[in-house]
Amino acid sequence: KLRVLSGMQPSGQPTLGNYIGALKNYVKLQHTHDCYFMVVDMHAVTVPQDPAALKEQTESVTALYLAAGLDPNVATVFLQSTVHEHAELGWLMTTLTNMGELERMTQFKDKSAGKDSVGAGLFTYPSLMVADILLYNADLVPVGDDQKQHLELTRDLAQRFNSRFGDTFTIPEPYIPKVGARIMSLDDASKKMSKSSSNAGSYIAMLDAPDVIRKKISRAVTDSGREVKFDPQHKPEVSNLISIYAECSDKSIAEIEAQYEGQGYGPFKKDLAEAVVATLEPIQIRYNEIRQSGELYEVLKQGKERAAVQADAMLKQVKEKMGFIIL
Ligand code: AQP
Repeated sequence: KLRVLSGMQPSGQPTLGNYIGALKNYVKLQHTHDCYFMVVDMHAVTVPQDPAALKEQTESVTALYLAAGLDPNVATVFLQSTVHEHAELGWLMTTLTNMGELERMTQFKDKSAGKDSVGAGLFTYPSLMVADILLYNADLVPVGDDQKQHLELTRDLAQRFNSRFGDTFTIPEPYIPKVGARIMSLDDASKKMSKSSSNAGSYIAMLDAPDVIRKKISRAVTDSGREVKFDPQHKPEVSNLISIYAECSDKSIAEIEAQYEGQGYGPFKKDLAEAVVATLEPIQIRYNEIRQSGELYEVLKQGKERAAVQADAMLKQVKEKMGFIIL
């Protein structure tokens, strides 16, 4: 079985973008692949986090993983911070990363733009992500489009390590969905939908109540035309809504275009809202059951133990190859 690894940051309320671009694919891959899914809490602290909020968000993301359909007896579900090898290999990978490589990262540029003070961790974030992936010798990494550049760096560093110190790491491949890899903001189709946005109207949170979802979709920006047509260049807002619709139903983009031909945006938006509600409501019901059951910490402990076995063996091998003394 090919090995899959991915993760989500507990940096806010996961959005429909996180679901469509990543989580939905985690669930699909778990039965055919050897899967490791983390909540990357150490990445979340690359921007300031309130301690109580971090804890709540970490529990919430874990519960959403399970509510969306991840089975912790099939996939290994764990917290990045509980397997200390991530931090150790992260440091070693930082020493192999060039400043120029990190300076080119668009996520760093976006997240640091206009800020007076930017943490060094935000800059070295990609090196830790490299370690997350290489520590498990992952073959495939399901991510949205925004993580593609970090994955290219991971491949470069795996190759760099292998050629300097001898064959060690598998070169991972990104697994990026064809539709829905980049869900855009509801208020500005030039920006991706993001859970850390300060404008709650720009995203649909996976835990938004049905009426909130309906309201946000009815207010979503469109153009002044009335054609429901998929044309990302000329109609980015409507195209984004069509992608969401296709991902939340079993309709293709062409079927959606045909269904709303000549009807304007009203009926389209109404049905889209119902498709999103139908996708998220069952997840929300399971989420509430899971939060009440108190099972999360047990799941995370079991996941930590399984992950640590792999991580420990890999880190030892890496340290040995680099010339560290292993006692
Ligand atoms: N808008 C998006 N469309 C499709 N996929 C997306 N992903 C994120 N936004 C979209 C994918 O979700 C996974 C988890 O993301 P993350 O938690 O690592 O954080 P991120 O990529 O930085 O996404 P956010 O939601 O914008 O978080 P913040 O605001 O904290 O930075 C990844 O696979 C990502 O590609």
